[in-house]
Amino acid sequence: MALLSGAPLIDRAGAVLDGNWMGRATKPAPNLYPHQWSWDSAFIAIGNRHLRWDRAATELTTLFDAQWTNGMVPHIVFAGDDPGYFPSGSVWRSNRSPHCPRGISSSGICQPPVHATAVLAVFRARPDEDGERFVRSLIPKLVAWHDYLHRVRAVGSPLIEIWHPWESGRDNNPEWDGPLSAVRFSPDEVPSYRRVDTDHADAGDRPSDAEYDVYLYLVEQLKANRHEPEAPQAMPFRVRDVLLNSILVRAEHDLARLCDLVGVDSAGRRDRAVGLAEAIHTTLWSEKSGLYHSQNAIDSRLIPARTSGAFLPMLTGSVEDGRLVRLLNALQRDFLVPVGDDGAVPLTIPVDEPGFDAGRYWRGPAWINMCWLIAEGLDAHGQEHLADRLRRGAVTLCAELGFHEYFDPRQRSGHGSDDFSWSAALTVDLIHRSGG
Ligand code: 2M8
Repeated sequence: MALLSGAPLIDRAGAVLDGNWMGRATKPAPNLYPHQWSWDSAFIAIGNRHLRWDRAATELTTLFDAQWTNGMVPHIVFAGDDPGYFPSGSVWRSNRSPHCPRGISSSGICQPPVHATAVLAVFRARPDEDGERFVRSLIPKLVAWHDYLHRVRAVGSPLIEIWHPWESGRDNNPEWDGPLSAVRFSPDEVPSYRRVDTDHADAGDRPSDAEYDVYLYLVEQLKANRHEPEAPQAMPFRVRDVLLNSILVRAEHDLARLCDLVGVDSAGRRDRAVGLAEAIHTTLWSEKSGLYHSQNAIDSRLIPARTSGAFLPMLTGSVEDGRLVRLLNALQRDFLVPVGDDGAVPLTIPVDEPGFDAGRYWRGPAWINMCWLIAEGLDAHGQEHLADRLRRGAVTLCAELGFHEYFDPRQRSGHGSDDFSWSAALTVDLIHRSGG
């Protein structure tokens, strides 16, 4: 499948990645996100491996240089105390944790673990001595990262918990509305602050002030617990995120592949992946909706919102046939918007889902990383034709509108930041892999 005539688009994408390069890592966007973000770096490396292999490897190495001693990979590694982003490193005070490496300024939470998948992709672009050296240097860190998630974040279930919506990567997704509405606090429990994101992006594209208040309250709770609560059951927001858990299954398999490639013992990793996949299939499937959902760990209920996260369990490669049929029907009927000739992209939530907002981030628009991830899951179930439709849709949107952070595919408009790194990087990857 040649996606489009790739060369000029790849050049434009390369220029975005070069422009956002900070010397040892790539910022997600020129002004809105002036630091290094964890899962962004994984997606960026997946694309940059085709253009600047050394930078792709350095990107991931830099991220893991900031890994905490308990194994956690922080969701932001701050490049100085830039007043252009809030909350900055001085708000997070991650040095309150004994685990944060000295001399590193980072947040105290994490993001979905796409990293082993990215390391494997980077290796495959250069399967020589350089590639092997890179893989060998990161395997122990990936092991520590996955172990952290199982050891600290699996509380009373094999499924991993998030303690802040930012950890999902889908910050103000309607899935979190219910659990967040149960978080009670008084205004004086949130230190006064000024948002700066709306200086760089349209306020209508960003979360509301009320959402920011609760985000900041949760940061204060984590700080009070020195970022690793002794009693996680007492955390006010605890969700077993369907996307994060599904990505971890794929990442465990990819880590086992990496170990095998360089002759390191991978004992137990595949069993862990299979066990986690089993927990996803047993716990997060709703027979009623015919979709997978995240689970509120506080009351053990599935969160009813229908979101594009529902399709991520396909990354396990083990969705049973009857469920797969229902997922594919829902994807095509409720989520996909046609784009160009035989392309389509998934909305974050269906248009008729409560809370749908066509231009507000994670509450409706289409995202290039979600197209990429869902297409991977479709491939894993032999649905290459539909996977190619999503890939074609993603590339077409970027070719027509530019490398926006997210898109309203029905109005054909770009939203959030311009020159967004993962949109550029994943476009490069999609074109390269299609032979375009
Ligand atoms: C968005 O999240 C950050 C907080 O982490 C923000 O809005 O300030 C999300 O889209 C997240 O998934 C992404 O990693 C980050 C940087 O692109 O921006």
